[in-house]
Amino acid sequence: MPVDFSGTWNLVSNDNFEGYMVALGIDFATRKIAKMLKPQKVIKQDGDMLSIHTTSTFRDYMLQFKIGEEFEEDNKGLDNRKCKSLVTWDNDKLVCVQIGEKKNRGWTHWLEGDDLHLELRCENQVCKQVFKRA
Ligand code: YOG
Repeated sequence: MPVDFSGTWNLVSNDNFEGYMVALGIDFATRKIAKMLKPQKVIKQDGDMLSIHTTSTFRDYMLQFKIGEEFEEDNKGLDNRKCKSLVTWDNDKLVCVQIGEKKNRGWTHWLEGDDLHLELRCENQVCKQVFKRA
């Protein structure tokens, strides 16, 4: 049985989000706002289908995909760069590779105890986020 990420999750820590945003080319004023946010994730996992809705008081981002199937991602409201994304399992971790203008872009989700972990990667920057169930 694969891991089930379904649930509502609140951000509790956010290491090097600044570095990740700089690597994505997010401007200073937007970074100032973004780093104050405490986003929530609502994840729905139904077999191979996943939706991850990241919400905040500033912007929302909705991602829906099938595991193992490449899709176009527009990153609207984030850096707005299009990429080709593919999410696959690596044991109990969900790994996304985002092919586009930015090298080494992607993310990994996993569960550790009752916590949801997320590593966000872009170029040489790694942001580490931890979420707890709402
Ligand atoms: O999640 O890719 O769960 O999509 C990363 C923000 C901040 C906007 C958020 C809004 C990157 C201004 C999505 C934050 C910085 C800064 C809440 C992370 C870009 C712009 C939406 C992500 C995956 C994995 C699913």
